[in-house]
Amino acid sequence: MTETAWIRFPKDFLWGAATSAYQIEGGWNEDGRGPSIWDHFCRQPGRVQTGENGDSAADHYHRWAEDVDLMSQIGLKAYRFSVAWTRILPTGAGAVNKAGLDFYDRLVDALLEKGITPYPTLFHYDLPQPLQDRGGWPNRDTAKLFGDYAAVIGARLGDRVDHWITHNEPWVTAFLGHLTGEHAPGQRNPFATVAATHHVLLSHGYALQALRAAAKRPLQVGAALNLSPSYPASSAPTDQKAVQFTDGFINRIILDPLLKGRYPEDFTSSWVWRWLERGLGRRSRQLIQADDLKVIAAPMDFVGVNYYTRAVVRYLPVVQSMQTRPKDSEYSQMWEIYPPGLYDLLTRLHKEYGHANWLVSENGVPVPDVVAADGGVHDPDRIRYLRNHILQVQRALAAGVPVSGYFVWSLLDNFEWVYGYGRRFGLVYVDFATKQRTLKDSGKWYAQVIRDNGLQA
Ligand code: IFM
Repeated sequence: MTETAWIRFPKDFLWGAATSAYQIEGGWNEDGRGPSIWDHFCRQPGRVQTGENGDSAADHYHRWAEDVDLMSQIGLKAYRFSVAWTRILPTGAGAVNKAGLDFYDRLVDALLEKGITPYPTLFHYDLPQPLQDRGGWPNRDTAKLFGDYAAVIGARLGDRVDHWITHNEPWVTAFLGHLTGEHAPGQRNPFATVAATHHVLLSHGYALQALRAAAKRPLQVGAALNLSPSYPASSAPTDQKAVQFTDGFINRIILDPLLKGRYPEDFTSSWVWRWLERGLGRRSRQLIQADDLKVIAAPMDFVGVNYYTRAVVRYLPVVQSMQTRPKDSEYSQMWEIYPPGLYDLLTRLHKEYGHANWLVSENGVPVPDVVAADGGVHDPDRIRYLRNHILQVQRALAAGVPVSGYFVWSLLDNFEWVYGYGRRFGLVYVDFATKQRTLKDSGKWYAQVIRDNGLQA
């Protein structure tokens, strides 16, 4: 009889789950919270496919204690959540809202009491609307104000919270918010995109300094980046060119400044960049000012990798690269499912950037879950997705990549931005009418993985 081999993870491997404020909290106008760009965006007809918004979301703002109990039931070692800037500083700057700080204070204490390590993220897309009214991320002042916000939250929680994430997916903030317009603030402006990219990265550097200074003790600070390995659609040399372009456009544009202290040449030599620099120069405000890249590239303690899918691309003149949809592959409600991409990505990152601590800060899949007649939520497709990706993390570890943890996106079903509530990513099912929670089969399965610190191959 052959025995199935056990795949075990390193002793202190960090098994976690992640969420974000706007996607789960609700309580959008309670206890002094100010409006964010997502509150505004969702109210513009046609922006969110279903016309929904995060006003009440999963009602985590009121049910956080129940949610911490669920995390404890799953056995999570770490929980990644985001802090709503608008709860802390309702207009983005100036007056601090004590009730907002108290909310995260209580949450952190409850997590610590259950032995769950908090991983707060300072920014997950929900910019205070008053800052948007002053130009948003394309305005350099926003970067400075983000540093001030980090100092406020760092001073309040920095005595107990050891691990911090400055930004979630800076590329998404800059590109989906300012180039494709799919996300708030819904702009379609290449110049705003380039300026937003630089200022979001700069704000990461300011926040890193501010957190460390405010806590007055060593902290572990990183950022969570959406990264996607690219593959050619064919063996044509031009498709290889498309791969290079896509990799620069999605990955290196963020990775290089953070980890190498410079923007990739293929980006800075583009017409948009040069035109923007000239335009800004005329107004005597350089986009990249002295020392900016030093601030951006200050060493991080870990680098978060959010992985969902890969990009398979074909060369097209002018646009350089066009994403294709490989036949005979498997697809979720949103993307191609390609677990080996996570291994390829982690090994490539380690080889090229050599950081000593990589963390899979998000990985997960939307499934059209329903509550079955027996009261359970049976989601074998999610279990298969998570299992196959966790196995790729193990492969990367075996190949020598220092990966310290894995966070499932997401703990709870939540508001999936432009798709509204129509994409369920949670380990926990949320009935959005009653806000009732049900632990899915995947949540029970993940609990077992955590207990075993591994799984059977
Ligand atoms: O829901 C999002 C999350 O806000 C950021 N990363 C990707 C997830 C799935 O689309």
